[in-house]
Parts: sequence; structure tokens; C-alpha cells
Amino acid sequence: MVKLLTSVFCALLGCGGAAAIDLNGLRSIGPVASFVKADSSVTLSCADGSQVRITVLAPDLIRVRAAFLGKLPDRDHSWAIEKSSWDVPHWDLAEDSGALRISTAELEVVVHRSPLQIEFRDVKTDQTINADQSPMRFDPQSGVVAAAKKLGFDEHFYGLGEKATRLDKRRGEFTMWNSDTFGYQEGTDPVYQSIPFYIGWQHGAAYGVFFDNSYRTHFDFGASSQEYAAFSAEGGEMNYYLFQGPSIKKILARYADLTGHMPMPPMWALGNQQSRYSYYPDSLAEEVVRKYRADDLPLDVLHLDIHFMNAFRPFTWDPQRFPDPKAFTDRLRAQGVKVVTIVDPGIKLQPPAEGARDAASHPELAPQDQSYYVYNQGKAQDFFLKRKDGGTYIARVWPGESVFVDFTLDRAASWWGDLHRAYTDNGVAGIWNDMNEPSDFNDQTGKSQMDVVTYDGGTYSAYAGNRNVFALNEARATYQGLQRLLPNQRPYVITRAAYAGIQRYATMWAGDNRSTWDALALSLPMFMTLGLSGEPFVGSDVGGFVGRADAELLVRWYQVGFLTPFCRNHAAMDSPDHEPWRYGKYYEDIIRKYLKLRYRLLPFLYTVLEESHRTGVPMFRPLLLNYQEDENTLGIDDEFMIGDDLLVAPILKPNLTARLVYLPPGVWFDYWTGARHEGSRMVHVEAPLETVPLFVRGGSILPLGPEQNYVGEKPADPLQFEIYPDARGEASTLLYEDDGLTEAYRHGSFRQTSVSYRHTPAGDRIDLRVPAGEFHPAPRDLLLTVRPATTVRQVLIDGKSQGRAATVRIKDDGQSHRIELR
Ligand code: MIG
Repeated sequence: MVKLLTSVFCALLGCGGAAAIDLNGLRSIGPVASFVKADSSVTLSCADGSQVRITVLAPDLIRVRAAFLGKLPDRDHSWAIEKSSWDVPHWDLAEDSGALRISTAELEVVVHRSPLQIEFRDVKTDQTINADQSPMRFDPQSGVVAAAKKLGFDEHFYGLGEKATRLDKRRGEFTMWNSDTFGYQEGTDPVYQSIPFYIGWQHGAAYGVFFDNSYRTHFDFGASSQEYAAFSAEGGEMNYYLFQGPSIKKILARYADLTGHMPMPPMWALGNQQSRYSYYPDSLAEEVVRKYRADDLPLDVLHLDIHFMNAFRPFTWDPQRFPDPKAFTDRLRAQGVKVVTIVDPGIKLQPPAEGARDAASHPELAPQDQSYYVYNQGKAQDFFLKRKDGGTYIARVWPGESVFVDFTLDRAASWWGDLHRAYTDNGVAGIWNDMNEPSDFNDQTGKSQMDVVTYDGGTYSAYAGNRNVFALNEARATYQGLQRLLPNQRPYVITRAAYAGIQRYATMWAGDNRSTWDALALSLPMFMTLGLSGEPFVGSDVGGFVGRADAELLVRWYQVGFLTPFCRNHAAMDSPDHEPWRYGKYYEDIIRKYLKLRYRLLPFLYTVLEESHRTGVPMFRPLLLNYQEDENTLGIDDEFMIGDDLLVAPILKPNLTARLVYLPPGVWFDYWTGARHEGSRMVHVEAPLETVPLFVRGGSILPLGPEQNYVGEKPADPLQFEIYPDARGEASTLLYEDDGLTEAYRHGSFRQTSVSYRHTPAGDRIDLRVPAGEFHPAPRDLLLTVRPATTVRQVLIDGKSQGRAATVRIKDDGQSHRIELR
């Protein structure tokens, strides 16, 4: 009975993780006995034979790596790390009897010799940022490693990637173990992804810790003690990076340097997307698109879920449901709609029938029941994961008994990438990676897979350290395959599971959420937290996956979704339909209004997307990220910001038509009414079902394009700039544009348009500067309007009078111009 109750409880709350590691049962590393200084590091030898290496990577980035009771291994490899060689910055080493002191321009690392405790200090403020509460610990039997840091009385914690909890993680306890958590809800832990990176905040200053260990890890932010925050792993190395802020944006930029920047996705990835489990046959899928177009609803992408495959065999098409996939995708493309297909990692275990052969060309369209080319090829080349005893690891997923590819094997990874020809040859534009925790119906805990080994650079390393990087390596293989198959096109990959570094290859969606108000509310802190963990392109199923969304919930969901990077309506097989039109015209009209606004905002959204690519700072942000010195923002996770300029305070409960909105310091404008508000206070805002409270930051200039029903349907002509002055009467923007599709942006083919505005006693002045970059948009007009005033004024362009107008219209001729309004 107890067992039954526990398992019901766990099914509801998801007790995928073992209980947190008890630090008291662990042994402490010995004191420092001697040390050796090298070019960028200091290696400590401890009295117990342990070794610790402290490496200076940048003035604000230090790596700590420890081996217990022995020397550090020569092999130093992590799938998460993009940049492993750094230009050594200037640093100094000083020592006294008590400690070694490593100092850079920003940090001092004090290594107390006995006991060995590491303390990081900000050299500018002379404050301790982060300090060991006790020496690093380990268990020689089990392989557990752990570190405990002093917990600040006012310390708050953010990050850890995909976590089904609120924004501020202080006093929380979390596990990383990629898990298929259907219908998860607040408190379920772990979920699909493992991003062992967090940010600590205290008195306005932040630091970051990336515990790069892909075993099952645990984080305890003061849940079990008032005295420490701890991180531990059930194996692998004690290996972490300390990032000095104090700005969170600076930490995220460094984290992106270390683990990789998100490449620009195609611009149409920002378009509206539609899915369900599953649309088939082809005629029904086309009916969905026809309905979108007939109802004047924007749509860029249609997703095909597992029923499009031939009996769930990856890299095939069902010959009855999709007899001519190329013609099908062509017809959709003619309407501006791209097709994304799901790819599951489970390859059906299907030895060929006697004498059966695979088709020489387009095997993906062949019947497969006698012979399945993917299984045959993988088997022949020995690409499937095995157990220690040499037997193939056989899982159970949609096709029945299935095998998984060892993505750490380069040849297997490139074979996997090339298999996507089955889709790209048939006009598929993007790939959706599901079930890649990997999910195995036989055992979702991973316990019965512990003897699975992975090639991993010839080490044949254990599953325990590889499960969490399975999806990362699958995404890498997929991304690189798409690069080869669609040369000079930006790959578009969506993943469910992940490890740190995933942003280099894939965008994400948050798996099997529920069609509930709680799930909608939970999605906000989840997106913010992902953004604070290096994943800028996020979203979850609009309307919710599991269960039934009613019309009100669906509308409110779109009032969040219309500004999430990934905006896709999706539903489970047994969930009622909830496409935008399913509840009638009244609701559909509201949804259309938000989808249209998303497309009008594309110039703005794309500019913020490029900022994410370049700087690692996410699109979807907690207020905290933009206002980290304002303590009022520490726990706000029912409002969000897109970039620096838009603030959204959605309605997250039924039957509510008004709410309180906290506005951070500065000036804010109600997007709908133009009303001006002073910040640093709560305002009460009306929010009937038609309206989501939406504010524009004073000081910003919002670029807007035309309404369109898919990306690229119309040129951005006229391109409109709405000017929202700050308290000093100033505003500015730097619009980013490129071709939206190819890699040319990496080589200078982009355009940055700078617009700035100043209010003076003599009148208003707007400056357009000569744009930077080599991308040249088609000829177009620019419209400039100062909000909220719409009064007609005398307009002068470069000193010449243009008559009177409320909106300035000017040719975008690539020259600089001075505009005066009097
Ligand atoms: O739950 O492919 O999260 O989006 O529709 C079954 C079928 C497996 C899980 C994904 C979901 C998808 C579904 N998949």
C-alpha cells in the first residue's frame, strides 16, 4: 500500500530523481600540500593525493577541476564546451602561509590551504561573491562528488534550465536526469532537460556556476540547511566554472562564449506554427492549412507528428497517408507553409525477411515491412548502443522493440545526419526531435540501462554519464546533417531533451504540458529560467498538450504565446481539437489579432533574436534580467519582457478581467491606449478577454512591419518606427535585418539601422544614420511616429520643409537624415 501510494505520488509529482546526496556521509578533500603554477593555471596537490586545478580562462571566468585521491586524468572532454582554448588574460599569484591568491582584473580566488576551501572575491568591491562552506567532498566507493557553498542570507538563485518551478529557486532542491515526464506540473523534478548552470544573486550583484557534469546531478539551494547551497553528482568529475558578473547579462554572454552561441534560426521559425498528434492523411493536413488561409490566420509551419511515418519507423513516410510527400510539401510551400517532421531516436528492431532488399533509391518511400533500410544500415555498421556484455540495448518505444544510435561515434552521427535526406529530399524544412531523454517504455528511470556503454572517444563510458548528453549529441548530428543536406540554409531543429550547449544545435519546446491555467502560469518562469540558462529559443504547446483547453484558456494562452520565440499550438492524440477557430468567431477574432500583432512585430522580434545569438541574452526575460538592481523584480514571474522594450502582464487565471502590474523604474506606455505611466510601482490595468496588458519602455523605438500571413509574404514596406520617449525625452533603437534564411549574416550580410530621437525646447529631432552592414533591403519607405502624441506638426527633412503631418514618411535610401518636428 505504501509502495502503491508512493508510486501514485511519484506519478503525479515525478520522483524521477533519487533523494539528494547527504553531504555528511562524504569525505573531505585533504589540505594543500604543494602547488605548481603554469601558464593559465595553478595545480594543487593535496595531502591525501587529490589534485585540484584552478584555471584562469578570462578575467571573469575561472575553472575548478578536482580529482580525488589521485591525479587529474589527461582526458578532458565535455560535449557542452564549445570554446576550450582561451587567450590567457593577465593574472597574478601570491601566497602566504594561509592561502594562495590568484587574481585577475575582476576576480580574486583565495585558496585557503587547510582546510582546502576556495573563495571568489570581486576585486572592485572587495566583497566575497561565492565561497566554499566546507572543502569539496567525495565518496571513493560510489564515486559521488560534491561542493557546498556558503548560503547568503539574501542570496537568490536562478537557472538550471528546464525546471517546473517558479523563477527564484532559493530553498529549492533539484535533480538533473533527463526524463520523459508526460503531464508534468509545478514541482515535477527532474523533467526533460539537464542544464547544470545557475546564477546566484545577492544585493544586486550576480555570479554564475556551471557544474559541467553529465551524470545525475543534484542542486540544493538551501533546502536542507540554512548554511549552504550545494551541488553534487553521482559520478564523474568535480568540474565547475565560476562566472563573475555582477551583471547577469555579462554572465550569460560568457556562458555563451563557453558553451556556444545560438546560431540564427531561419526567420520563419518566428512564424506561427501548428501541430497536433497527429495530422494525417495529407489531405487532412492540407485542410488545416486551407482553413488557416481561409480564415486569414497567419501560419508559417505545419508539424507532422508520428503517424506520418510508416508504422513509426524513423526516416520513412506512410505510403497510404502520405503517398507523395514531395508534392504535398510543394503544395504547402506554395501557400507559404513549411513542413517540420518529428524524428524519434528509436529505430525499429527489424531484421530483414529472407531475401528482402532495400530499395536503391528513395528507400524512405518503400513499404519497409520486409526490410527497413535504416535498421539494416545501422546494424551493418554497428552503430547501435550496446550493453557491457556486448548485447544490443533494446528499448521499447513507438515502433515496438527499438534500438538507439550511439551518437558519440562520429561515423554514426554523420550517418544519422545524412538519413535526414529522407525528409529534405521531400521538401521538409525542419526537424523536431522528441523522445530523446531517451524515453524507453520498459523503464523510464534509466536504472535498467546502467550497463549500456557509449563509445565516447574510445572510453566506452557508462550510461550514467551519457544519458544526459544523448539528446545533445542527437541534435548535433541532426543539425550537422541538415547543414550538409541544405547547404547555406540555416538548420531548424527543435528538441525536447537537452544538456548544456544544446543552443548550438537546437531550439526547444517544453514537452507534454497540461491544458490548465496552472500550466500556463508555470510556463512563464520556465521560459525565463531557460533563458537564464543559455537557451534563448523557447516555447511550449499553446493550449496545452494534455487535457482540454476551453476557449478562455486558449485565448489567454495565445496572449503569452504570441510573444514566445517558439509559438506552436499542439495537442495530444486524445485531447479535443483546439486550433484557433475551434471555439467560434468571437475567440478566433481575438487570437487573430494577436497572431497579426506578432507578425507586425517581426522586425522587433528578429532584432531581439539577433541580440540573443550575439550576446547570449534571451528574448523572453524575467524583469530581473533587465532590472537586476531593483529588488522588487526578484520574484516576479507572472510578467515578462521581450528584449529590453516590451513588458507583458498576461492574465493567468480564469474569469479575471483586470490585474496589478509592476512596472520597473522608468517610464512606460500602455501599448493599447498610449497612456504614460511612471515606473517603480504597481498599476491596476483592465484586461478584458480581448486585451493583454502590454507596455512599451519609454526610451525605445519599436520597429513594426506590415501585417502578413507568413514570413516573407510581403516586404517590410513601409517599415514603421514608433517612438516612445523616456523621462529625458529621448529614445533610440538599432534595428537588425538580414536575408532571414542563409548563413550570409555571418559574413557581413546584415543591416543595422540606427534611429534616435530627442525632444528639445525648439522641437523634436530624429536622426537616421547611414546603416551598417552589406545587406540591402528592397526600396521602401520609413514611417516615423512619436507616441503617444498624434498632433500634426511642421516637418523638416535635412532642413527642408515637408509640410505638416503627424507621421513622417521618408525614403529608406541608406543615407543619413535629420528630421525636425516643430
Ligand atoms: O507522448 O509523438 O512530447 O509533443 O505529440 C508521446 C507524439 C510522444 C511526446 C511529445 C508530443 C508528441 C508525442 N510524443
